[in-house]
Amino acid sequence: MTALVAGLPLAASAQSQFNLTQGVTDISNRVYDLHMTIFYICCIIGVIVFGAMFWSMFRHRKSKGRKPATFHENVKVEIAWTIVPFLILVGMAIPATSTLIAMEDVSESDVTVLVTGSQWKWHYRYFDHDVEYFSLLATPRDQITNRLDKGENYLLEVDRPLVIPTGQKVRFLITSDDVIHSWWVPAFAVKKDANPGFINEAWTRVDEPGIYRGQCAELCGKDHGYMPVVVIAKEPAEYEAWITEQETIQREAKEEEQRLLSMSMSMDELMELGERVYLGSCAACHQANGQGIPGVFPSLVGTEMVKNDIPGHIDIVVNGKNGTAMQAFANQLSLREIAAVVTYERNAWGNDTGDMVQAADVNEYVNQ
Ligand SMILES: [Cu+2]
Repeated sequence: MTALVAGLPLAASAQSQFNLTQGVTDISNRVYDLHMTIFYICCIIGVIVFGAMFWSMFRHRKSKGRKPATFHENVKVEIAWTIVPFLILVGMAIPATSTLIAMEDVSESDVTVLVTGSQWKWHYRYFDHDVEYFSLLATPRDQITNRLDKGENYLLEVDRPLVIPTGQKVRFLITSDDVIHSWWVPAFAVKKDANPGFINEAWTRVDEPGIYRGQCAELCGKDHGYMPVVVIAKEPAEYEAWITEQETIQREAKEEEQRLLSMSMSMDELMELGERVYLGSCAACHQANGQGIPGVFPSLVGTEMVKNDIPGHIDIVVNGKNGTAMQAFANQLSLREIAAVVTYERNAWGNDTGDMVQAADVNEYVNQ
């Protein structure tokens, strides 16, 4: 008996792990309540239907000498089993529809963020501010390849999370640059497909400051599991300070970029920065050793382009290649980063061309 009582809280907490989470927004709570209401209705129907079935099978079993009745078609029963399910369905549709309508109502939002998925990262752009950035997986490669122990937020951590204010209605415009992705934050009950060529809308209002994590929820290719979503909800004053700071940082970075155009980096600087950029942006496809994956992602070791074609090399990194998985990196990397990564690819893994590419060289290929 004692063991049974002691086991009860355990059972209760274990059960909650299997249930939908309640989330942190009004909508997510409504979704949860709806889920529970309909779950209970299903349970009651299950008990009544299976109860009646098993009870009559047992009660009218052959061994007791029961004879089957011979009547068929009973108007009253037929009407009852049409009307009762109809009423149950209407009863379920009313709260479900009102919740769905509330989820779709993106009017009167305070903040708008354009969310763009691409293989395999998210990009955020704030509509009312000059702030935009990519959000990339931050879990170290060594954890993925089991060379390091996995961290607490394994595959659910990014370098630059989305930041939103608490207590304000945030509208998300969701789209994609390549294949279909899906932007999903369970705690907000927001899950919307990111389709290329379309813009889907969703919204949330978070009351509690905190860090909320989600994932891409539409199988989008090889690294689908490596494009998590992290959202930080901050108090409005903190959010305002953050966004102003970001605006300044991004404006200064652009000015700095122009200033640096006239400056050359040394081979060591190019190679060091280039390796970092390569591992962050290129290695997912072309692999850390530059060999690519035969038949899927081309090798960068000893190829004609890498050995002899500097313009072609810069161009493909800056502008991508239509119809392939090779993205245009002009908006994702700075001129210096592109110069460094091209230099790195031309000199790593035994390519050893000795070529150095500078930011000014790359600038000619941007905005062509
Ligand atoms: Cu995806």
